[in-house]
Amino acid sequence: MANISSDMNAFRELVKSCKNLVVLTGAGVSAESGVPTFRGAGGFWRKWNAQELATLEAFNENRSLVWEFYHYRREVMVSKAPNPAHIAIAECEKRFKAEGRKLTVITQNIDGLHKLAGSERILELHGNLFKTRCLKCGDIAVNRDSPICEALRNAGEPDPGTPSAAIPDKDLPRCKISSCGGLLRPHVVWFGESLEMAVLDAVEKELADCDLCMLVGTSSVVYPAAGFAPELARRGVPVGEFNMETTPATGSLGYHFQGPAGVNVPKVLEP
Ligand code: BJW
Ligand code: ZN
Repeated sequence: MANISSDMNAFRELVKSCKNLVVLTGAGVSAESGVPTFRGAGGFWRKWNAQELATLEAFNENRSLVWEFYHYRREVMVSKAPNPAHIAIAECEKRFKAEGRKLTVITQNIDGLHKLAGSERILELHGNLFKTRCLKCGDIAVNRDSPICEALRNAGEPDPGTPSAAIPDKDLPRCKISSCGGLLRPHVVWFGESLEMAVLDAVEKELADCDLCMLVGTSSVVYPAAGFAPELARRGVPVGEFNMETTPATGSLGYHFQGPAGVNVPKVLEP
């Protein structure tokens, strides 16, 4: 840890001179918008750790329960807005574009807040809360219906004592292609599932181009995303980590800025 710098002015200078900035984000970038992070105290829904429900096994075992969980998270987002970290990243992308430079967001988040803040170059590694995928015909669709289906209207209550709504498959979200009508699932990447090849290819290109990286609000425990910043650092690309705490990645990175992303990210990105 001895060589880790917290010199914000030095990092600001790197931002001023870089050509291709990659901002890798995780749940912590949305924490100040009031979106619960995955791990830690806020990561529980009813009695389950969010990780226990974000699997295909959980979905196959209890589709109604997993849909309740994702319905709840979709509804939570209705009242959430981008915070100063999302906004500083989006504004920096616009400035860079005007100067012939590039800022790309690679996010593990499914909440859509980077787009809402105005970012355009976004690669979503783990899918999107507002997209569905049909298990019968494979159709991927944007879906912002609230509620996503009638049967979920009053479901999804996070209190630990809430009984499962036990909604039969026929009343869960169904494919809108009328000749299909298959069961839908959230278009997100669960544990043990492969990330989309097209997204991984695009990520690889951005990482190859990248000459400066910011790693914001991720615990750096979930792969393949957890490997991206350490790999850049190994290649000699300066990486700054913005987090409330240290992570397994910290020791391999050049800079660590401890504190809320909503404070420190604007500080290094402001013109
Ligand atoms: C703040 C803050 C503030 C708070 N300001 N900071 C190699 C080694 C070991 C295992 C594997 C491996 N390769 C693959 C695996 C298996 C697995 C994995 O990584 N397991 C590990 C946990 C051990 N990976 C996979 O299965 C991936 N698939 C894959 O690789 O396929 C091929 C394959 C399969 C099987 C074996 C081998 C290869 C898929 C991973 C999909 C992850 N999906 C989820 C759910 C998405 C949908 C949903 O949201 O419901 O993605 S899990 C969850 O974790 C979610 C998140 O995107 C992801 C990362 O979490 P994140 O963003 O880091 O959040 P937190 O909560 O963990 O951390 C928040 C951080 O913010 C903390 O550090 C706070 O301090 C900080 N913070 N407030 C700044 N204000
Ligand atoms: Zn379908």
